Amino acid sequence: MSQIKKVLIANRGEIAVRVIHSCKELNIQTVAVYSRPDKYAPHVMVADESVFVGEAASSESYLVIDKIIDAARQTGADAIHPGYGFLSENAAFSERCKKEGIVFIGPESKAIRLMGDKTEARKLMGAAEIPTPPGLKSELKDLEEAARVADEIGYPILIKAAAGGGGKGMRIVYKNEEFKSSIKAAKSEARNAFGDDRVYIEKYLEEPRHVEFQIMADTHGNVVHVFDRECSVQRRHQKVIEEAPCAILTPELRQEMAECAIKAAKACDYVGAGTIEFLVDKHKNFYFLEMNTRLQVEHPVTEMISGIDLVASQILVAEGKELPYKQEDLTMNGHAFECRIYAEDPADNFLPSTGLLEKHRVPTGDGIRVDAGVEEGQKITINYDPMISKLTVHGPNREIARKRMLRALDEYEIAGCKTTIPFCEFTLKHPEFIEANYDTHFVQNHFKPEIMQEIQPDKEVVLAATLLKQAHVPENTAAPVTESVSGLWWKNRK
Ligand code: MV4
Repeated sequence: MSQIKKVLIANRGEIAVRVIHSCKELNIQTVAVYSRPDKYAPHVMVADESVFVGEAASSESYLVIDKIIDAARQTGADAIHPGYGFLSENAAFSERCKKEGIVFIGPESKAIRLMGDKTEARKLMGAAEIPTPPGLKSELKDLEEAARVADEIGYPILIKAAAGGGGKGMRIVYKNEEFKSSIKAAKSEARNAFGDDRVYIEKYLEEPRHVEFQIMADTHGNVVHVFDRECSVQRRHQKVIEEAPCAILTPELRQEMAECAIKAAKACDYVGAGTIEFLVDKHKNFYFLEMNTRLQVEHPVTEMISGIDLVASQILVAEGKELPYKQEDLTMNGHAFECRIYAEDPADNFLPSTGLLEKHRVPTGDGIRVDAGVEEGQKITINYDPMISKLTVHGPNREIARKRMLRALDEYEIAGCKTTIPFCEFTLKHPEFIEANYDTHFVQNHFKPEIMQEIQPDKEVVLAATLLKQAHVPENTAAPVTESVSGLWWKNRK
């Protein structure tokens, strides 16, 4: 395969900007696509060229395969990076790119389709001897089968959509009498969300932690893992804080899970960047949950602990080159956290908080990364995901990274809409989170909206405070530093 010269990014926001950054560093030309309200969005500003693809609704712009392909032809792009969301896990889109002679920077349609069907994925992983939650590996046929399986593996049982993922079409069942109505509800939700009402059942694991492994695979049969992330802090199946590495994995458990992740990738002839999701129970048993066949939102924490540019790696692999690193070249360095800063009101059930971004001043300093796809003066609308930015920090260990994140969150100034910053502060200061003693029910178990009323300032207060700070510049009275500071300064500090 030949060198990629021009990449069209079939996405918007921070991920489009992120992909463009790596393209530029690889001397690859970039093409942005944009909807009407995104005409002056950051991803358009940083790209070499841009093409208008339609109206605000994604279904009329970013999701229209014909328009994206046309934009690539018009500009002579020889590859398309789908980012995440939108067309990134659309097997038909991957296939169409191939047919048009455009490189899809992602896996083959076969792997996307296979992993998109959760029963097929379970079957494959079972055959590869990767642990999966007990239950059915094909579609649930009828109530009798449900009762029989439940007798075998015990309650509670989770009904899941075969075409699912992300929590849609799920129902927990505690006793046999609930099956009938729960199956009906799950099927109806799955039909609406995916146009596919097939469901299957699994043992419902209580209080699990969500731990995932980043893998990278090339077309020469090389598969490596780039360590793990924990993503248990989520609400309504939306992650809010992620960290790498997972704080509770022993080296032995990490090794065992990583081997399973690599086996999973090999089992579907995977090529590119992928993520193997596991649930880990309180006895540290782990179970394969699903495989995501895309670059993930939370990839920056992995980049920060590994030093690997995952987007550049995706591009090299798409060009048919060998991965430029082997497993033994990869090491974990320190600890990273990511906070997703959403325009949402944590005091009001995380309701999207749209409006004009009047102020956006980001934290700075060593070990701090901000992936933002919006800038000051821009409107946050309900057309797209209400994520303002991702704040990722790195430190030599978990505790220093945690403190650095709190400092960065404190420094972050946003006015014009409510944000998840106070929620992130609450979580990072929580004793159980500090001890890494948390699971996927953390928000449900520890968070009450009332806590936010005390913390969240009004936007007028934020603006006033900013103006005051700008007016009052204190004199520098600090004594000059004379002693050299040890690189291990944190050792004597709690
Ligand atoms: C589960 C589970 C417990 N037991 N499966 C949620 C989204 C979808 N990807 C699968 N999910 C779950 N599957 C069994 N057998 C609990 C969840 C789950 C969850 C998983 C990861 C992160 C957050 C979650 C929140 C609620 C439920």
